[in-house]
Amino acid sequence: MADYIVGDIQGCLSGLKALLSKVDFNARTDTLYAVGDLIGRGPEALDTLAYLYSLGDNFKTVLGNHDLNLLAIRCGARRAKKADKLDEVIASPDFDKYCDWLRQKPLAMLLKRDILLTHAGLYPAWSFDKAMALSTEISEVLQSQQWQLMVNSMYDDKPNIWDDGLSGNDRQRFIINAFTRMRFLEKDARLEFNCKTKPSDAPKSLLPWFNMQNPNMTATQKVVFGHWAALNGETDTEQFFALDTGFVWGGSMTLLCIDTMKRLHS
Ligand SMILES: [Mn+2]
Repeated sequence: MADYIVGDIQGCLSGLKALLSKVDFNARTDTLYAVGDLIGRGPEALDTLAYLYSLGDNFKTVLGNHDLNLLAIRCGARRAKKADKLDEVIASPDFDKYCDWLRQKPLAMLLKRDILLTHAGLYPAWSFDKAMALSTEISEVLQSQQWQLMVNSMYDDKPNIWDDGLSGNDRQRFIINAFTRMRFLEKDARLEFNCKTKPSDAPKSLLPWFNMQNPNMTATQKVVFGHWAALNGETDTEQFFALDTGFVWGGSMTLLCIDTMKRLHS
């Protein structure tokens, strides 16, 4: 009965299986959580989805930008790119089944009351409660008949700063971008989408989101996220756990044991 969180899998089922065998993962009694980007760029997208789907309630995930990309392809908002390696999924008779399954997944999840799980992180103006409420807002649309309308309008970089008064597609787009694409912020908390380096290589005007003071977070709260392979697991703080260690780019895959908050690498 152990709980684990795995970093970005990105269609690398063999890497995931090797990591799970190291902890003798029991698919009936243990639970696997994921930070999203289950597929995208890696060689075994269809097998990865089939395996994770087969785990039933013993697998839980938040959505990443690559998972949303699959939904965008499904509703014609985006064309599949060769580099995403999703052709096999798109041609599969189970394409709709996996899209419907992904649509049930949230953008944020709260574990053990003080661990927030999201793909890219927590926007510094948001408390855990606010993040969960905003995630629910998006899930309600994603699970409704209106989901294709939202996905069709989600690809843009604006608005890039949060305002409680945002509404409609602008509001949805900001929430989705913050939860799935965020890395750096300008000093005034504007999202900056172009820089993907490690923090030490970034322009001085940019701050990693986790280095911007969040007045709503308490000392015991922790955020677990993926998405940013260039961090290579390092945030230099015990409150923010970066789990994307770039397996799909030749790095390792990281598994975090929730009971001990200790990491294991493939
Ligand atoms: Mn990502």
